[in-house]
Amino acid sequence: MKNIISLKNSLKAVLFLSILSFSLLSCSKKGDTPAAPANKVPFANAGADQTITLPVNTVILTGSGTDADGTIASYLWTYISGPSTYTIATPAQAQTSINNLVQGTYLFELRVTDNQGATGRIVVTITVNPKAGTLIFEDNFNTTGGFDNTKWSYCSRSTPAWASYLTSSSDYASLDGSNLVLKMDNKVIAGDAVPYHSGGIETMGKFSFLYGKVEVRAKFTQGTGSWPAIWMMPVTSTYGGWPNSGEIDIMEHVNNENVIHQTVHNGAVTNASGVSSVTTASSYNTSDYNTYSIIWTETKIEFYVNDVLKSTYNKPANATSAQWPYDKPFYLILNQSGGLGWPGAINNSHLPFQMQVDWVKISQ
Ligand SMILES: [Ca+2]
Ligand SMILES: [Ca+2]
Repeated sequence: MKNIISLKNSLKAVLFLSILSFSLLSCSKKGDTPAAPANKVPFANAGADQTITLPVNTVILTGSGTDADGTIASYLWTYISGPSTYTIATPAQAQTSINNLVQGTYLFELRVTDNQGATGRIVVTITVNPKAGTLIFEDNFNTTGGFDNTKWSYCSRSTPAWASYLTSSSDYASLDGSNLVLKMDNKVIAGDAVPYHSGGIETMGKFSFLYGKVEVRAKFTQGTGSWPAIWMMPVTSTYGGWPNSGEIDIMEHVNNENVIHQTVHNGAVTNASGVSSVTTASSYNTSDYNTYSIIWTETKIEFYVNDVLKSTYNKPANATSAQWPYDKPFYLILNQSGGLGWPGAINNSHLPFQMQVDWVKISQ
């Protein structure tokens, strides 16, 4: 709150009174009738700053005023700044409700006027937080053994680099009591002649969604050839084969980098080599868990690390599916991969690689 105006006014009043007293003394000597003392300005009080969370969209402002040498004749609440949507129910009363508030920060001013027309002002701040999302998917991975197969399936081994060593075994994807643990190593498995094995799970066929907030808390090891990822793919290839139907990479990490990458792929931004021009590298806490998230709406995808906005992909004006294939349901993938593609070859002395996922929350 700012009472600067009132303070300034009272300083002025003090100064004025001093000059007046001096003048009165001078006048007295001449035997004139003394003038009435100057009016003291009133003080306004608008109450404490307030914070609400939508869908609550109303606050009650209880104002008051004090006047040392008179009475408060009137009150007036006015809008100073903030979103343009609001209604001051009874602006001329000490107490008013403010209705129809929307997300943002508002300043409202209370002006009090005393019985001689002097005013005091004060500003109060009203913060309106966005509506808390409703959880539509959650897994805290707080049990031991296998993952919840009503929510997840193993990612199948296939030809893309990230999928080449996927292994549908609890040795590579299991729960340790508080995390999903996805591993990669070079153990020899009889009858499965690949040089590495790695773990990944996905919600394909069990959970998908269109628009919302995805948050994943995870930590992972670094190592030459390592490639852990938290990402999303479309359920159906409505707009054609990769990358035309889109991909949203919430977190990818390669090798021994001290940054993670957040990327969108689509037909317009991804080149023939599979490299996207819409990608951001951000530092992260390399020795601990971090929270990686996106907020996906009809018009943009925002990427966050530890709740700090790192980049935004906005739907361009007049976008076609080439720029914006993100209007169909997507599903979530968590995997520890490596050895091929982006990170390149593995240094076997750096194995095993591991990503631990503490929890996943998806809300709308
Ligand atoms: Ca007064
Ligand atoms: Ca957990």
